[in-house]
Amino acid sequence: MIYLKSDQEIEVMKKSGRLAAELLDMIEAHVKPGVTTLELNDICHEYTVSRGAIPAPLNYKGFPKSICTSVNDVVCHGIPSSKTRLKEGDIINIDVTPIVEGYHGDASRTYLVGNCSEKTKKLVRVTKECLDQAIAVVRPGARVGDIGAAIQKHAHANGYSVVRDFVGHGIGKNFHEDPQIFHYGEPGRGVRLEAGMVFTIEPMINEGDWRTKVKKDGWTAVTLDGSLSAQFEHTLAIRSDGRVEILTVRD
Ligand code: EYF
Ligand code: CO
Repeated sequence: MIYLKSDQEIEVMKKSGRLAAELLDMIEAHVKPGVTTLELNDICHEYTVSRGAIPAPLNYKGFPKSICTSVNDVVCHGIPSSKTRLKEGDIINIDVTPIVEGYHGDASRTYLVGNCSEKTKKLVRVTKECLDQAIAVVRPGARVGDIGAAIQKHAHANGYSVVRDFVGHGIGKNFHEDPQIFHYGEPGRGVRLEAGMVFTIEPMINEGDWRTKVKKDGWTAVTLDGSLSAQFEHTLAIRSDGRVEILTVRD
């Protein structure tokens, strides 16, 4: 069931979205060779609670940390650890979801760690472009398939694959709601977008094969072939007047 949000609810969701964007801006200065992903988790956790917000991932379905940190071939849901130390040339996706006044804001970015190869930089740039091109097709009356098709077209044109095992999602009082937002698909197919919908788009793009597997820890999803994977995510709302708003930005 899709819970449509009023403009007043969307105004509240702008607060959690803004905090998510602040977190991702703030943590950028800490993403350097030598830092551990647990240190990044602890900095984000403190920042979130210091603003009176709750980090949604912590204990969500048993997840043990406050953010997800996904390094290199980790597609998503990487668990922050004192054993994972970033090194020059790595990439890391940091995924944050603060809860403010009962509403979730979900966003992620992939950061370059020090100097990265041109090949790595291209994957990260194209993944961000996939998200931007998907956002550009969102409007009342468009279909979920239009979003997926935009992502797939740009990824494939650049020789990359689109992860199919994880999707964007409706969001609000719950972390994950309907509809599912597939990052692949056909134009004109799937759920019709309408005013009041609030959802994430969060494409995961691989240098190699699209297939993934979950590690023995039960959480960490990695590429099956060990290739590099990047991801960007925003939370979007469609207002009652049909305007599309990206909630996970600063003013
Ligand atoms: C039981 C989790 C549950 N799930 C999704 C729980 O949408 C997300 N980010 O944009 C998102 C973030 C987290 C998340 C953080 C923890 N979980 C993870 C992996 C498997 C699973 O199955
Ligand atoms: Co999400």
